[in-house]
Amino acid sequence: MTMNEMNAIDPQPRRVDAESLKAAIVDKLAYAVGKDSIVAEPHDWLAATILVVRDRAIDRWMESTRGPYRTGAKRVYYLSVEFLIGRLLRDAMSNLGLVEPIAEALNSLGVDLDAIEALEPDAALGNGGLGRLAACFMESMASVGIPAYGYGIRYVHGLFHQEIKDGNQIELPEDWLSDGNLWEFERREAAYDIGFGGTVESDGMAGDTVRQRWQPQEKVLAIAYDTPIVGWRGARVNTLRLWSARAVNQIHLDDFNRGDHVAALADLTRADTITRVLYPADSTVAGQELRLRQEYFFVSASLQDLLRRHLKQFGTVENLPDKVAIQLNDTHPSVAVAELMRVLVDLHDIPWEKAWAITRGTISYTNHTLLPEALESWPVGLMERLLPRHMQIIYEINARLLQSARKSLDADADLLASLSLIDEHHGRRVRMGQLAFVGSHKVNGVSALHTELMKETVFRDLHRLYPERIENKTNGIALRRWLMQANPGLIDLLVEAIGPAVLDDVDRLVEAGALAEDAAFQERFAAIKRANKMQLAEVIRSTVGVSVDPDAMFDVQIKRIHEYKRQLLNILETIAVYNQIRMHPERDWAPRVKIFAGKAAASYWTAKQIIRLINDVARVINNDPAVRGLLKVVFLPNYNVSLAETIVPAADLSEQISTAGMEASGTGNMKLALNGAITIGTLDGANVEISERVGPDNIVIFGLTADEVAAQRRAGHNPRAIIGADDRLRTVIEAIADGVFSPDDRNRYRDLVDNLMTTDGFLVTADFDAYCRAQREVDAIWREPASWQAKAIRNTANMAWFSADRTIRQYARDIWDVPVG
Ligand code: NBX
Ligand code: IMP
Repeated sequence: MTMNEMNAIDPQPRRVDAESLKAAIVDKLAYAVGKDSIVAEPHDWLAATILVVRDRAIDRWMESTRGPYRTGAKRVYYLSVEFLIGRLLRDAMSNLGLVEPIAEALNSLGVDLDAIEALEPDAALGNGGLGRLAACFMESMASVGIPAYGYGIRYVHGLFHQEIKDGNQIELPEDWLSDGNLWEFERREAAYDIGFGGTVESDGMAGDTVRQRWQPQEKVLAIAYDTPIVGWRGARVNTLRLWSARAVNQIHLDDFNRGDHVAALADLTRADTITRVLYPADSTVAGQELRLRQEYFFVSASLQDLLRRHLKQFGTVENLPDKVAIQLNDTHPSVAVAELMRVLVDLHDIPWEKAWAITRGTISYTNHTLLPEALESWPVGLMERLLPRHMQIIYEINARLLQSARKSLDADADLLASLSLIDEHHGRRVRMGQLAFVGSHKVNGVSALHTELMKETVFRDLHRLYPERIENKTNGIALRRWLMQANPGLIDLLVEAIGPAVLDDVDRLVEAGALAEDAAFQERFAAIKRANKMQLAEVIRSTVGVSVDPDAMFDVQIKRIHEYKRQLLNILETIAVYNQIRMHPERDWAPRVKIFAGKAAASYWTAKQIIRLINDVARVINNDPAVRGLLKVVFLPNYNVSLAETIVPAADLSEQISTAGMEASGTGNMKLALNGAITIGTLDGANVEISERVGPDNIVIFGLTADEVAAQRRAGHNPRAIIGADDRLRTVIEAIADGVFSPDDRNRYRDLVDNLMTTDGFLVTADFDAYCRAQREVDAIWREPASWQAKAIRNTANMAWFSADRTIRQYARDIWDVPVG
């Protein structure tokens, strides 16, 4: 008898009223945490509360997991090396409708919910946008009722903890698991062998293909850890399954007894290394073998796991595309194409053509960047050594790809070289984006502009060969986290103004647009923003010791520090304003606080210099009495999801100023606009669509377009000429070069300045003037509070389209072919 035929024996679902929750918390405190309420510390209360909420999630979790076994529904598997989940307690409570009763229960126990919530570690298993998108998608897939699994890596150390010392970024290890993780369940039954290295031997025929048998030289175990992901109203609870590596042999006792402790533990160390750290690179590929090991490790474990589940239920791999959709979140999991082919051909005896149809029918791929340095490729030699069978398969895929290109495009050698999965120009490398592309039935970009650029640039030739394959799926964000949880004051106001139906149907947000000019509504909207700014001001005071005026404009740029995101443009303009304030103290300056936060990859020297410059400029401006507090600059350390949740609701102005064509989408732009910040931005990524949705009067767009950027680059960008012709810009750059902001080391920014004057690869100087003018436009709007508030309200009212639920519905319909609720 299979479990399908058995009736599950279910526990009694847990009660959710405040009185029962109080009893449950006291119970957990004693029996699971082992603490007496008299001596319980805040972290003990947090543990008890998490366990109580977790129980209530589990009631829905088992039911949700069983569903597809009963109905035969298709499952979606989202493969990502990053899940930037942040804290989970508020998310789970909010989606289960438990915030109020839990707060009440804790209150009656003399415990403050907000205080203990802040103790939960922020799970930072990601670098930035791509990782946070994966987390938002997990929440949305549960909310719209898709049976979905997230598969990733359980890094012991997530993205580093950033400290700022003397203006410099210092990276400290992040340690989210040090006090245990109450959300996860270790699954001993889901443990798989993962092979590396070794040899390949032929092993008979499978149809017209020689079947090969890979004999790995090395094996490690992948162990699953499951975290429940609760959808809105708890209707569905999905699983985030993260893999941890463990040595097959934890210890070699003979070595140990001989006294060679290092050799005795060598396997343990090697396995442990695979899942120990997240690579802190967001746009350059860490070229290390370890990264490839991580990728193959989690891909192989995930495929084994999903195939086990599939075979248990259906007994055949032939219907895989009907029952399974695998989404590759960027190229990091793209070895899945070769791995699935290997499993089908070598282990299931499926002929090549059929295996290829199954693979392509099942897999699809999302591209998140066009930056050449971020396009992943692996040296052929490394692939051959680590994954010899996969390399053979990639050659075979490539041979067939080039064959069909010769036929249908009549391709010449240049075209073939450009299409090839093997890059012959940089010492023979496997292009993982190309591999993902050819192994997928759909390939998507993450904003309309980015998708068009994909067709014209990196995938131009593949797009010609397969013109139906590329589609756009503009990113979205989990509105529940980024509005309802992050900004409770605003959601309460919106519910009061337009009714509670908005909680279940976010499209109703547009109704708030009708109130944009309503003075009373404006006043309340502004009051909520001010309260959020007061909270942020307190965070600023307590973390960096700068006091800021909540009535000044909070001008916010929060994101990874990267040259293409152009924090440098922002700080140059800040210096220009500083100069102006000193030169014209009599003018009516609109007070501003420039708020920066973000991490730079540890190896990215220029980005770290930019952090240092921001901090140097902050010190000078904040301490100059001539500024009279009209301008403040703040760099908040250790940007993460939790800090974003504090900054986003408090922002007045959202800086989205990347060099056009370089930001694939952006999602911070969506979070800020949703919370009523006005965007100052270039026509890049999703800014284009935000502008279309909120209307051109409610956003400040400036600068070169993507086409103009390309044209300027072709024509030869000449920063020196631009600087020479602009006194203001020249003065700013000279001040930096002369050490005005680094009197202790006047040469500190010489390279940065040289680079700006000679190359300026991100066209900072080209957009400087337009940016300054746009900022003065912003000042003018700010001086008319009613006008500002109306625009802010229209931003909130028109952002619902950027809900990740909308994005997920589009993936479900156009890529995965799964129904949604
Ligand atoms: O993905 C980001 C893009 O830069 C954003 O524009 C976009 O909104 C977001 C979600 O689609 N990309 C990103 O975060 N990339 C990485 O983090 C990354 C990490 C490792 C790597 C390459 C890129 N090797
Ligand atoms: P997996 O899908 O095999 O990883 O099992 C995870 C969960 O799915 C189990 O704890 C059950 O809740 C559910 N499940 C597994 N097998 C069956 C089945 O045959 N029928 C119904 N539910 C199942």
